[in-house]
Amino acid sequence: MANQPAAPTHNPVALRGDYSQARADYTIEQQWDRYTDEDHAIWQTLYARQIHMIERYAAPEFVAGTRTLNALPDRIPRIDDTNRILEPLSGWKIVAVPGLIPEEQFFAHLANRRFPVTVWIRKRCELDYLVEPDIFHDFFGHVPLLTNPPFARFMQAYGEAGPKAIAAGALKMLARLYWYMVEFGLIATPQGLRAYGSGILSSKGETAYSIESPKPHRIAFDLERVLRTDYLIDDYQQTYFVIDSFEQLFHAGYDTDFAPFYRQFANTPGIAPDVVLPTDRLIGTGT
Ligand code: HBI
Ligand code: FE
Repeated sequence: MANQPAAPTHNPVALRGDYSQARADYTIEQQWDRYTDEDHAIWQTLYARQIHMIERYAAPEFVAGTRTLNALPDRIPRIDDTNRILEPLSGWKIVAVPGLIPEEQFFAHLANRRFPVTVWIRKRCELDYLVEPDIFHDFFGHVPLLTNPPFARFMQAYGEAGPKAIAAGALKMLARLYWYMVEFGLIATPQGLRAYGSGILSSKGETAYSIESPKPHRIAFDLERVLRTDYLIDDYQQTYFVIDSFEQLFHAGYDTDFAPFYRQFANTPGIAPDVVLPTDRLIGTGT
């Protein structure tokens, strides 16, 4: 920004992995004017194909949140514009970050109702797959449900749980809750199974797969089971956990003391991602 030498205008800020301008809390300026036409065109492609998928496959609360945010189909959203909608609604805001940030700062943002959104956008050759979050994943996938009070309260509780998990040597267990319930969660609705996880709903292929494929296991949500289950980061999930309602998730995250789970399981091997236990309640696709 002001203390930075002027950059050529064709040079996107959104340099992947540029943490040099980050503040102590890892936030940066979005510098929206520096997105290129190609960046906006990639947003438009991703948005166009995914908006149809969510109408069919996403939880109604997610679809409603997407409408509320009012993102433009053909332009990368401006973080400040979104906050004018989001903050009065739920007390949450989004803040710009250069990419993945250390756990401590990530938890602190969530505990204070700030969701970190990565500013850069993927390249056209990466439309279908990216290991790290970009603005399409973070914005399209995560921000809609921050308009939903029980889900937003769960996210805050997750942030508050972070320092305790670190102190208990159980970060891995807490991260599984985020993975399975925030990134890859499914929800049972009267209309059938729907997706709400951001990793699912920002991926065209996994959206239909998570709901319709006979391959993955779909297991009714159980907090202990999720905290104990390992996950895959580089393929479609072999197991999804299914909540009945966002209130159920909120109560699991907010009313439950995780300490006994940490004491019992922090030093035991995880349950493999493809395993079904006799105690699991399996959910059919129901479509
Ligand atoms: N940083 N920007 C960003 N986004 C994440 O989802 C994220 C992160 N840092 C840490 C992290 N996630 C996880 O390791 C925690 O949920 C445990
Ligand atoms: Fe994510």
